[in-house]
Order: sequence, then C-alpha cells, then structure tokens
Amino acid sequence: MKQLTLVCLSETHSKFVDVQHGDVLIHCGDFTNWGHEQEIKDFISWLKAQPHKHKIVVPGNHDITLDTQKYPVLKKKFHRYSNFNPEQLVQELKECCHLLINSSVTIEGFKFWGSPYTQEFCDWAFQIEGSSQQFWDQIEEGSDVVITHGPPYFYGDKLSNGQRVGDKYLIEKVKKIKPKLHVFGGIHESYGQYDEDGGYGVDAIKFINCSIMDEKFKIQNKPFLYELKKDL
Ligand SMILES: [Mn+2]
Repeated sequence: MKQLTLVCLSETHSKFVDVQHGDVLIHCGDFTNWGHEQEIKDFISWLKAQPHKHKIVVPGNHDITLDTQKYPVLKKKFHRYSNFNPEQLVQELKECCHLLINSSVTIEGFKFWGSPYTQEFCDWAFQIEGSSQQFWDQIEEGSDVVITHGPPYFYGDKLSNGQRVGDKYLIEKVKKIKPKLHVFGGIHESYGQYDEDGGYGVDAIKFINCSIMDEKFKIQNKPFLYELKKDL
C-alpha cells in the first residue's frame, strides 16, 4: 500500500496562511488578485518556504500573468502601467513547483492532472472558448487526482443564492475517468467536501472545494487534508 498525504488549498488571493504538513501541497489557483509581478514573487517566496516534498500549482482566472497566450490582451486591461517579463516569472514559479496547465505529473506512482481553465462570464485568464465538451477530453486516463480551478457541476459549485455554476461536461468526464479525488476552488462560498452521488464504497470519487477565502475575500477556512492510497 502506497500512501501520500495531500494538503489542498485554493483562493488565497495574495494572503498567506499556515498550512498543515503533508507530502504534497496543492494550490488550485487564485493565489493573486491581479497577477501583478510583486504578487507572484511573494507567492513564490511563500511556496519556497513550505516544507512539503512535492508542490503542485494550478493557476486561477485571477492569475492572469500565467496565461502567457492571452497575456498581451490581458496586459492592456489589467497591467497598463507595469512592465515585466511574464515568461521569466512563469519560469521562476516552475522552478519551485509542478505547474499544471492541462498537463499531468506522476509523483511516487500517483498521477495528478490539472487545469486552470473555467467557463466564466467576465473576461479573465484561462477561459474556455465556447463549449467545454471537447475541452475536458484532455483529462488523462488513469489520473488518480484531478485538479481544476473551477468546480464540476453539483459538487461545491453553489453560489450564495443557491445557483449551481459548475461545469456539466467536467463532471461527466471526471465520472468516466474515476479519479480518487477531484479538488478545486473557484467558488469561494462552496467550501467543503462531498461524496460522489450514487457512487459506491471505496470507488466513490471524493470532491473537495478547498477555497480558504469566503465570498467577501476573508480567510475563513483551513486547507483540506486528504490521504491518497493505492495498492502498488
Ligand atoms: Mn477566487
């Protein structure tokens, strides 16, 4: 039996918190408010100071500098008066974590697949153009953990008015892939862990929304711990 303790958090928006110890630290995005150079540098310093052996980062829609493809457009909107090299910052970040952008990493026999992309209404970073149906076909078979910035439909995706905003194609695909864990943030007010509806026993997927900030951007929640196990 192989086991890893995962420490999962999201939505820190340039605030820094103490996190529990574990083997793999996972941040599901929105570690900044505006993707400013200093915000990213502060996050890198924080990340470097964490003792976890492995670190995985999936950016969020606020971390605009990490969306290097769209950055020239986003710069005009958000960073008119700053001048820095986004590629260099991304490189610095990659040197202290596994940065997953529609890609995977295998750690001690466990496969983690991550994506920052979401379907959203405001024009931020990492947005899926059009339907997400084909988009989620990129999730790799055999993933033990799926990490996305936004929630799938029905799990941890409720706004305070009760409206569910999770991605319907994402949940469809995740249920086919059958990871042990799907962890995400995105919707601050839906922090919590959820068991797969209609799932059975040990094969049921666990869904965790690990947003540590509430909808008023106040830190209210603790990072989640999850024991990832498998017979190897
Ligand atoms: Mn957020």
